[in-house]
Amino acid sequence: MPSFDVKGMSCNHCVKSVTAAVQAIDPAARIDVDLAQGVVKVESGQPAAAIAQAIGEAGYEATPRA
Ligand SMILES: [Cu+2]
Repeated sequence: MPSFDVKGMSCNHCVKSVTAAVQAIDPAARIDVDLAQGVVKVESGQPAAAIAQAIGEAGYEATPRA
């Protein structure tokens, strides 16, 4: 599933914020956050660019991983 490098996550609050941001554009999305690695995996019908933008709007810089 697509994954993103996400900068700025430091605690569980950040995990919840990122999760909520993705679920705001796709309530059915499955999200797995690796806080230590700064990697977020998202299983969603939404395109990666839309997911990265949603996370970005929540205040965390997200870059799709190749
Ligand atoms: Cu935090």
